[in-house]
Amino acid sequence: MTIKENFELAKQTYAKWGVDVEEVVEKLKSVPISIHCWQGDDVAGFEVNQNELSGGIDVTGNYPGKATNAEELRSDLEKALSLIPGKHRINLHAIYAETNGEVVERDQLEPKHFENWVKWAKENGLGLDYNPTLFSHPKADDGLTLSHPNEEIREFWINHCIGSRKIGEYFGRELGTPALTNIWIPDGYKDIPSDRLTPRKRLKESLDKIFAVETDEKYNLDAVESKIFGIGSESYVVGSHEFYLNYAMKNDKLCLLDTGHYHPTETVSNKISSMLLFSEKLALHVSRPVRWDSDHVVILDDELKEIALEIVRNDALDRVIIGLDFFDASINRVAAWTIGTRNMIKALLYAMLVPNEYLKQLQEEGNFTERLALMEEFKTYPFGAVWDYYCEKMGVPVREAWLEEIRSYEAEVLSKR
Ligand code: RNT
Ligand code: ZN
Repeated sequence: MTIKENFELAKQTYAKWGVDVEEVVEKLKSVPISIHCWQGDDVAGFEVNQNELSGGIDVTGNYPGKATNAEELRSDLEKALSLIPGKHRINLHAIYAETNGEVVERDQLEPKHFENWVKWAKENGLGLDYNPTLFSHPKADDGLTLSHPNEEIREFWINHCIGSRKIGEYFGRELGTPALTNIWIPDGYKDIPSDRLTPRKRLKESLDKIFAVETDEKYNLDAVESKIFGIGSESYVVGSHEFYLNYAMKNDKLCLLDTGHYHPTETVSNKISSMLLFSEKLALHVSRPVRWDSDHVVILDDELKEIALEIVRNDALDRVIIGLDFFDASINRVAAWTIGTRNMIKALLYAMLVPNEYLKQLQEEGNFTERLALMEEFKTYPFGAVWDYYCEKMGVPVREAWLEEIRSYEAEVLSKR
C-alpha cells in the first residue's frame, strides 16, 4: 500500500467521527513552531569573549560537529528545516549576534548585528524570535542580574533588555511577523533566603524600566519566563511563576510557560485553559524534564499530546505561541532538532484528529464511561498514516527516511568541523 492509499483509508476512519482530515492537514500547515537555535551549539553563542555557560542551566555530552559560527549554525538549521514539514520560526539569543570579530557589549547590541540572520530568514521564509542573554557573562557571575543589589549591574541588564526589545521589533518589521522577545533571568539563591521580598521588588522595578520604553506590538511581543529552580538556585528563584503571572497580567505582557519549570507532577497542559481565560496570548517553551529541568529532546509522550489537545480543543492555535527549548549534546544536534520539532507537529496533528467537540459534549452529559473509552480508542486510530501523508505532501522525508539525510550530512559536513 502506498502512503496515499493508507491515508485514504485513515481518512474514511476519521470521517465516521466527523473529522475532516483534508481540512486538518491544511490547518496544520499554518501552525509555526519557534525552533530554538541554541540546540545547535550547546547554548554557547558566538561572542568574541566567550564565557562559560552559566545561569544554572547545563548541557551534557560531546557529540562531534557542533556549530562554531553563525554560518555553520544556519547551515545546520537549514538541514533540520528540510526534514521538518511546514514553515516555522527560529528563536535567537543575544549571544548569536554577529559582530565581525569586534567585542560588542550586550547592552550595545543593535539590529545591525543581526542583519545576516534577517537576510537569511527572508531567504528561507522564516519568522524570528529573540531573547536577551542574561547569563554566561561576568556581570551574571553571582547568579543575579535584574534583581542584583548593585544598581550598576541592574542598569547594565536593563539596557540589554531594552536593546533586545528593539532588536525584536526590527525582526518583526523586517519579516512582517511579530517577534516574541522573551526575558528569562537566572536570579536566585542556592540556600534558603533571609529575604524573599527585596530581590523581587528590585526585579519588578527593573522590568518596569525595561517596559517603559515603547515598542510597536505589531512587531514585537514581550514575554516573561518563570522558573522554579536552577543549578545553584535550588532554594529560591526571584522570577517565580506567581511573580511573573501577576506581573504579566498587570502589565499586559505574555507569560511564557516552560514545561520544565514546574514541580515534577505539575503539568503545563493543565495551566493553558486558565491562562487563556485571562489573557489573549500565551507563550510556551516545550521541553522534556527528566526527573528535573533537564531539557531533554521533546518526545511524543502523554504530556506533549495533552498540551496539543489543550491548544487545539480550545481553538487557541493563534493564541498560543509554541516554542521549543531543549539541548542535548550527546546526540547529533541536527537530529535533535528534527526529532523534537517533528514530535511537536505530530502532537498537534494527533490533537486535531480527535473529535474534540463530541468528547466535550460527552463530559457535559456526564457520560464519563464513553469519554474514557473513546479517548483511549483514539490513541490507536491511524494517525500515523495521516502523518506520513502530511510529510510526503510537504516534501519532507516520510517516517525514518530523514535519518539517512542526517547520516550523509554528518559524513559530509559535521565530521569535518
Ligand atoms: C532556562 C530557560 C531559558 C533557557 C534559554 C536558553 O531554564 O528555560 O529559556 O533555556 O533561554
Ligand atoms: Zn525555557
